[in-house]
Amino acid sequence: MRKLLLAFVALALGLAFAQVRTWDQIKRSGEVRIGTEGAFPPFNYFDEKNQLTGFEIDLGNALVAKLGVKPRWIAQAFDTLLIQLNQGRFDFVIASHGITPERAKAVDFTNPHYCTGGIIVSRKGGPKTAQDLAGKVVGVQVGTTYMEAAQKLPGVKEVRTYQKDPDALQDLLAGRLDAWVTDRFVAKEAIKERKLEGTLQLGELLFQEKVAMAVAKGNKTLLSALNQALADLMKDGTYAKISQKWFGEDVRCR
Ligand code: LYS
Repeated sequence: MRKLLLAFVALALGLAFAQVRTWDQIKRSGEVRIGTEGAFPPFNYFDEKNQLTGFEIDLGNALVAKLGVKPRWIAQAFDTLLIQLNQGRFDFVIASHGITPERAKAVDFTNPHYCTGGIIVSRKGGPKTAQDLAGKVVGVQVGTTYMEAAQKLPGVKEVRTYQKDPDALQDLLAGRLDAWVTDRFVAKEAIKERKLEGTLQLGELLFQEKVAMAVAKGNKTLLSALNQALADLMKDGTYAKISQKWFGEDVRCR
């Protein structure tokens, strides 16, 4: 019993402290663990062959190649990523997190790796502006900046939350939602990919945001290694190439 208890305490301490690693420790191990979601096309998602892919996967791979280590990708539910990051489950997270004051209290953000905004999506003839959303049912992914924005809109009848962003799209198509608030590139891609040009429409941009990678609070050495590698990729043309491939445009912040 006593042994079991000791083992448990060791395990708990291990989980609590052991794994937040400095850049030096990561470099020595030769492998960096990257947390992402895998359900946010075209940024990070599993393709038809069940391979993790997307803009952020290409960018993450290019970053760690620049840093001279190997990536180990770990996909987890979006609303658990920053908590697991601080517990040392991953070394950094690249999962389209908008920089918000609240998140910045819990983790440290790199320089932004793209700029974007939250947009209203509805069926043709449906709500297009923040005002139109009064009295409407709006779907958003839980724990996102879209949820925060939707909850602040005056007069909205109900903000319905979903574990994954594509689940909200499903409900919009099924007529259970009046509108979906998501990333503008995600919305564009979903409409194109699923050939929904005749069914859905894009409305107003509700807010803009800077999106960045995150490291555990206080992990300064890893933060500066990532910032340096990102700056290098932005300078040497790699970033532009990856961005063109996924969006047909350069999505860096200007
Ligand atoms: N950019 C949004 C946010 O910061 C969405 C993140 C990804 C959601 N799958 O909350």
